Amino acid sequence: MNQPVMEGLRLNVPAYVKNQRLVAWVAEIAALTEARDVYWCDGSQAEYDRLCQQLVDAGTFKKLNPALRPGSYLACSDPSDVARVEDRTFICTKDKADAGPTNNWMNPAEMRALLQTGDKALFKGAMRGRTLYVVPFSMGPIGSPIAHIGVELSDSPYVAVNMRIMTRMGRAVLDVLGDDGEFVPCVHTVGAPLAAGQADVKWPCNSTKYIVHYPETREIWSYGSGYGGNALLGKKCFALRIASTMGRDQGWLAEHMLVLGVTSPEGKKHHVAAAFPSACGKTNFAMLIPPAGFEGWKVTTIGDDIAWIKPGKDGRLYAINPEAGYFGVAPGTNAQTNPNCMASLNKDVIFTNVALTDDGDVWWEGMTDTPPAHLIDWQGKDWTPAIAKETGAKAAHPNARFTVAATNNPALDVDWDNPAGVAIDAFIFGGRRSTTVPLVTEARDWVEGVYMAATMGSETTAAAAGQQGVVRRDPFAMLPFMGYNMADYFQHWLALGAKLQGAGATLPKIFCVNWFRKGADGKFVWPGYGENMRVLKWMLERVEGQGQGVEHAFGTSPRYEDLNWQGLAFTPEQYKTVTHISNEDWATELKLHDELFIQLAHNLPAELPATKAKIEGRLASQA
Ligand code: SAT
Ligand code: MN
Repeated sequence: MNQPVMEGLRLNVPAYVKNQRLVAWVAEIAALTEARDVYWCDGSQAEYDRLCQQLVDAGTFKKLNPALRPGSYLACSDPSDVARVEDRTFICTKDKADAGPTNNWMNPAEMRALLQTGDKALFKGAMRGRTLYVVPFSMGPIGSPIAHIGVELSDSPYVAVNMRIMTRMGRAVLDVLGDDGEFVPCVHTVGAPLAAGQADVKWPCNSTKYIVHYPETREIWSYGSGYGGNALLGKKCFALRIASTMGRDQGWLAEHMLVLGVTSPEGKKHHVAAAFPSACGKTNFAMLIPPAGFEGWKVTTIGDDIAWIKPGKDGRLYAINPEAGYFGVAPGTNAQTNPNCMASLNKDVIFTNVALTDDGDVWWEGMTDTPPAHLIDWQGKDWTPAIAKETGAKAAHPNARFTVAATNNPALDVDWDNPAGVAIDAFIFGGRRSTTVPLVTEARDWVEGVYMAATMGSETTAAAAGQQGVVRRDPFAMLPFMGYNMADYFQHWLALGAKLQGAGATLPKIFCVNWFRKGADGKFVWPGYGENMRVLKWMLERVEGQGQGVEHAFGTSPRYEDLNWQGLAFTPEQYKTVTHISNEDWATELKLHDELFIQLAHNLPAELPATKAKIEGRLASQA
C-alpha cells in the first residue's frame, strides 16, 4: 500500500491495514487536528508495556510496587475531569424528536460547524504537538455475528492502554475488518494542543467538553475530557448510545446490564441480565459469592456493565458482553463486599483517582476498616485519618475507578467470550431508593415489566458530574445512555416482546429490585452484596414456576417465609421495612410516573399509561 504523506506528516500505515476508507479517514482527521504523528496500535503486550512506560515518564502514571501490585499503575486526573458529563453529551439527529426529550440535542450541521468545519472549530489543530493513536477495537468476540467494530482516533495514550483492557483491541480487529468492512468512527481529543517546546501536564484536558453522537451516520466525536465514559468511546458512546439505535433499526437490544450465570447445586444453570444505574453495584452483583446457606450454588460473570441482546432462531434472547474488561468503582470495594473483585485487582490493573500508600500500593475508602496512617490522596496531597476528620477530604475520589481485564476475574463464566451469547431467563431492573420501592417484585407480564423498567427511579451518584443523592427517573438505567427517543425505546421493548411471544416463545421474566431501602436511623436495612443471592434464588424459582409469593398492586413479591434465611439473622420486622408498600409514598411515586409520561408524551406507547391506570385502580381498591 502506498503511504500517504501530508505536509510532512507520515501516516505510518502498517502493511497489514487493507481498509482504504479507514486510511482516508485517519488522513482526514490527522489533517483536521494537525496531529504531530500517527501511531497504529497493534494491541500487543509489548506495545501496552511501552505506552505505560511512556505514561510513567510523562508523570500521568505512577508504577505501583511490583511486589504488592504487579503490572499495575495509578493515574490521577485533573480535579475537573472526574466523571461523565451528562450536560455536555449530545445526540445530533436531523429531527430533534428522534433524540427525544431526555437528550441534549443539536442539529448535526450546527454541531459539525462547531467541532469540525467552522472557523473556530474545536477539533481544528486540537492534537497539535501530540500523537494520534489509531485504536481499532471489536465490541464483542472478534468475528462474532453479534460483535461490531469501532476505530477510535485519540491523542491520549491513557485511552489507548485502557481500550486494550476494555475491548478486544489491535491488529486482529483490522484483519476482520478487511478491505471493506464496516466500522464506527470515534474521534477523541483531550483538547489540549501543545505549542512547540511547551511542556505537557500530567492530565491534559479542556474546560470545554463535548461528547457528541451522530446516530444517523454512526459517528462519535468527543472533545475535552480524558476520563472514563467520556473518552473510552467503545463503552457508553458506542456500546450503548450508538448501539441502541442500531438495535432499534435491526431488532435487538443494547442495554446497561450486567449478565451473570447461576448454577444450582444440582447443576442447573440460568442466566440473568440486570440493569442498574452507574455506581449502584452492577460489578458486585455480577461477581456475587453465595452466602452461608447456599452451599453448592455458584454465580459466574458474563459481563458487569453492558449487554447486547439478540433474538435467536429459537425465539429466546441471547446476550453477549461487548466489553473485555471492567471499569468499576473502587470505593466501597473490599474483601467482604466483593472478594472476587478484590482478587481481580491483584495484578495488571490501571487505577484512576484512588490514593497511593507509602509503600507504593493503592487504597480507597472502604477498602479496609482502618485506613493507613498516611496516604497521598488522589489530588497528590498528604492525607491522614486526622486530616480527613478535620476537612472531610476523601483519599480516593468517590468515582475512582479500576480498569482490569475480565480474564482476571476468578468468577468468569465459561461462556463470557462465547460468540453465540447466553440465553436470558430473567431481566432485573434496580434503582437506588432509600424509600418506597420494595426489595423485589415480579411483573405479571412483559408489559408490566416494561412499565416497571420505564418508570424506575434512582438516587444520583458520583458517576456523573452534578448533584448527588437526588431521585430522578432513570428508565431502564438508560437515561444517560439512550441514543434515541426514550418513548420509541419503550415501544421497541414492547414490540420485541410481542413479536417473540407471538411466535410462541417464552419471554424472560421481569423483576424490579431495590437493595437500598433505609431505616429510621438512615442506615441500609438490607445487607446486600452476597446476601442478594437470597432474592436471586427466589427469582429463579419463579422462572421455574416454583417460588411462592403474594400479588399486590404492582406485581408479585415473596413473603418472609418464601425466602431462604439459613445463615442470616434477618427478622420479619426488618423484612417488613424493606418490603413495605406505603399507599402514601406510592401516591407520590405515581405522580412522578405521571411527570415522566408527560415529558415523554410524544410517541409514548398507550400500554404504559394503561398499566398505570390499572395500578391506581388496584391501590384504590386496597385503600
Ligand atoms: O465513566 S463510565 O461511563 O464509563 C462509568 C459509568 O458511569 O458507568
Ligand atoms: Mn455503567
